[in-house]
Amino acid sequence: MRAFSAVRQTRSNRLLSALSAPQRPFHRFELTHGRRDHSMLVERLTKSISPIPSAHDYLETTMGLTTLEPNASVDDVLAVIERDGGVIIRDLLTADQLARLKTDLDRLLDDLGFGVDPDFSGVKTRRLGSVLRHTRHADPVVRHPLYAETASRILQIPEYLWFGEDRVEVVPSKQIGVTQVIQIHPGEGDQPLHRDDAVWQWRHPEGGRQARVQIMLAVSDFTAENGGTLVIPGSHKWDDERAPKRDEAVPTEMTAGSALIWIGGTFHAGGRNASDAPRTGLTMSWDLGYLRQEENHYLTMPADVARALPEDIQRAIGYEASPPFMGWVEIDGVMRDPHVLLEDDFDRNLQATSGMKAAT
Ligand SMILES: O=C(O)CCC(=O)C(=O)O
Ligand SMILES: [Fe+2]
Repeated sequence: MRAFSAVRQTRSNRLLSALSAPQRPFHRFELTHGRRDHSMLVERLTKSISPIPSAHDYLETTMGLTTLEPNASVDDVLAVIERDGGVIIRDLLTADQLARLKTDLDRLLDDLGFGVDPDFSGVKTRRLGSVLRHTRHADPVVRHPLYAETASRILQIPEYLWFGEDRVEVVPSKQIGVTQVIQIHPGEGDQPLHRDDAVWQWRHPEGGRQARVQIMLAVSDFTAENGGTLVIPGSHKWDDERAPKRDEAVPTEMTAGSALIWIGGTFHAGGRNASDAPRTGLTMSWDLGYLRQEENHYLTMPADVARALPEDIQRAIGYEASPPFMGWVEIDGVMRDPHVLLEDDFDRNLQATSGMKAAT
């Protein structure tokens, strides 16, 4: 908090919030008794921003997942996400944008082996991380207004904090949390249904706000047969006592170039690929900007510097994953514990999932 301690703001001079968010889409935000209303964010959005669109506004509603046209508004996207926890946008990318992206991804995936994790990430699945390092043709996905603006509306909700006797509004930033190409090959089974905000061990509904807005772009067609992402519509409203069941999940069926947008609290999973061709998706997330270490040790102590530090300090500054999956780095197609970046040799049959054990 050092950087803020010298800043004195009044409510009329909202420098902090102006600094923290280039776009300020919160003019409809309402305070309850001078404090943020901690009810589910999306419930508030629905009340204050737009009613749920009527069924005829949609291109298609099948088996619980709704598909919107690419010219839908951000309000439409928000309303369906509020109701279902996720929404499909048809033709999010143009055919040209998709072709350029696919050319790059095909080349990168060719060099990659399968995963090593029979429990979650798969053993007939290729996973490539650091996508924004490898291709510029994924930029239109994270920047797409129906994705980026939806994410801002869900994530960049202000908090009200005291700095001395001044109460200031602070709008968090959003950051890209995960980028991964996931290519599920024939013979891969269903992944366990899970919530991706489990990386922070987020609680529901006590978490009080959404931490993640995620996207899965179909790079190839997604079908029920080839492992189109399984989603349990409405599960973002469940508490943490309710277990997800396979028969509650519906497959995401969408043509290449279309995308599923969903929030961190929605149960979902990669599906079994019973077809004879791989299913390729690009997933990325916009996450709450403050879910990170306060000081950015990775920039001041990148791997070549950190290598010289004692191991306990290496791990303490962040070269260690937190179970179940927080902070991995992709090496050779496997989500590894970041400490392996500092090791000369490491066990290539291990991925960063340690620390998960069944509750009794
Ligand atoms: O591949 C998919 O469809 C979803 C994968 C997924 O949810 C994950 O790996 O966290
Ligand atoms: Fe997931």
